[in-house]
Amino acid sequence: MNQKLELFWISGSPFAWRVQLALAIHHVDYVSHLLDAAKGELKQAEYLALNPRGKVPLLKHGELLIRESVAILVYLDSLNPKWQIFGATSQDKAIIWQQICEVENIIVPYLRQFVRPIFFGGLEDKKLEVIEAARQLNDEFTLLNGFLADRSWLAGDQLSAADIVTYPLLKFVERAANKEQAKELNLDLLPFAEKYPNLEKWLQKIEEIPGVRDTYPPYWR
Ligand SMILES: N[C@@H](CCC(=O)N[C@@H](CS)C(=O)NCC(=O)O)C(=O)O
Repeated sequence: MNQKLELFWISGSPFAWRVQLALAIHHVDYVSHLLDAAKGELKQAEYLALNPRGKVPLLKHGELLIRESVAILVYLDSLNPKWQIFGATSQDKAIIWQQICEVENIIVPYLRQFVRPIFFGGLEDKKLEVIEAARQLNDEFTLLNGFLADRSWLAGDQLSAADIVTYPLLKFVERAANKEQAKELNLDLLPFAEKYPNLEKWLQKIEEIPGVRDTYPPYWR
């Protein structure tokens, strides 16, 4: 990696957090471009020239620009053959991608439905959708909790991209569920540690990896 990696991100993006986690876990330096969505920085011409979707994360490596957090992880993994976060064997690759696809196709849409009204307002009008999303997330987390009954990491015995992709989402849901306005809805998601004890242990295991805590969104600290 002769050229510096540059990461464009905003505080509080679980998708950008995935990339920061992978880089921190593997002690890779990068140039950090922290943008401010509230100031419209994602939609300014200068940034749109790099990412026409006006979203983060965006990785710049020399002339190469990559958006989509999972694509960025694939790129970083292939640059660093020692990582192998997408698995070494055919079986490992399949299980890791199975987990990632389920997270992207099932958990992410419910997460958006759940956290947006809690963090950005409009909860009063969206209570039913939020309650339904929480019910679906509870089913998903119960399933993940079950997977972790007989394996250390989500896709097997090694930490993989499946864990990196999933971790920030769980942290976001837990944080949103703990907000006062969410608690009033009596959602079936808390207390996290009691409802999903294996998931809680897994969260803690990730947090014990050196560097991980430094990746917490700045406004959480
Ligand atoms: N599927 C994308 C999702 C990226 C995404 O939704 N990013 C949000 C932040 S969490 C964003 O940039 N939103 C700004 C906007 O839509 O204006 C990925 O995995 O990178």
